[in-house]
Amino acid sequence: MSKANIQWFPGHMHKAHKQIKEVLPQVDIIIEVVDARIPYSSENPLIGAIREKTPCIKVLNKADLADPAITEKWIEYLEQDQDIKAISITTSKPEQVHQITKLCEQMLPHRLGQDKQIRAMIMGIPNVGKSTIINILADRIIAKTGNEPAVTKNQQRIRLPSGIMLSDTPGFLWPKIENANSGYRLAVTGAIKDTAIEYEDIAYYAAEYLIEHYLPRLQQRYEFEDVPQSDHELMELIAKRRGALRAGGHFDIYKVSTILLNELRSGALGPLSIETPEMAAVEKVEVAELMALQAENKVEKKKSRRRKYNKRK
Ligand SMILES: Nc1nc2c(ncn2[C@@H]2O[C@H](COP(=O)(O)OP(=O)(O)O)[C@@H](O)[C@H]2O)c(=O)[nH]1
Ligand SMILES: [Mg+2]
Repeated sequence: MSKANIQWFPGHMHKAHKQIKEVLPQVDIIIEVVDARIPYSSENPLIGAIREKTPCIKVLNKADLADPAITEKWIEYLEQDQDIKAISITTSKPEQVHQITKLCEQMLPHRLGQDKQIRAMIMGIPNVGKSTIINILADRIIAKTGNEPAVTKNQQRIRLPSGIMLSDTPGFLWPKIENANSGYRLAVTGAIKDTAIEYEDIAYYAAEYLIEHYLPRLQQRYEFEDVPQSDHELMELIAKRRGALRAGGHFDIYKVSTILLNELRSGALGPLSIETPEMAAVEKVEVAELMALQAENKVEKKKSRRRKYNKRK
């Protein structure tokens, strides 16, 4: 999505758009926490178009679960934007988290010095690790981690030991993504739970991706002799290995889905990434086209309404 040609947002994006516009003048830098396994699908779909020159640090968190080689590619890709710095971290290594502070200072030298202050805003989808990061940066427990309700209204502002004023906006609306693939990938990582996508469909999406990108890992984990040719074959092979076969050659799809998704999410299949910069580049164009088409349809509808109205007069 190019920054210039976004003039139209689907209805559900309007409120989020307005909110972002409102808070932007109050911040010097955005710390956007994304999931290192899906940096595109877990990003805020509006912020890139709205932030203009506001610097942004993309924090690829949970890097311990992601494929290091792909994470490196992501960092390079994201940093093609002049105002973006990207780092991959895992919160189990606090020194990596503290790199965020260093980056803020490097990116905003004019905000350093007496009676000056860096105002940073942290944002990210639920469960991506914001609270864990805040607690490390603050050097004390201020934010609840783990299962917190998705919508808490009040904005928190914390003065970090480094002097940075960090605001956290838990009530920040996160616009829905227009990209179906992103929905699947968010579901695969467990980022969205109450999803419209069937559980088994999520597992099949994962199976297809793993066969294409991580076949040796699958082989190592499930020790099959025959290479699965399809997502369904993979599921069947896992069923065989894990005793989920039923009489008549059928298998318990729900059970196998649970096995595959749990093992993927827990890192049992090794660190892996579920999207690449190449995939994102293609999908961004598709999404932009889709949105342009929707915008056109909207204009058409308006015109036809006006025609009807004029006829009646
Ligand atoms: N594997 C892994 N898990 C993490 C990491 N950072 C946070 N988590 C876990 O992710 C979950 C959500 O973290 P939390 O900080 O509450 O996310 P928030 O909803 O964005 O505030 C918790 O169970 C954390 O322990 C990380 O770097 N790696
Ligand atoms: Mg939190």
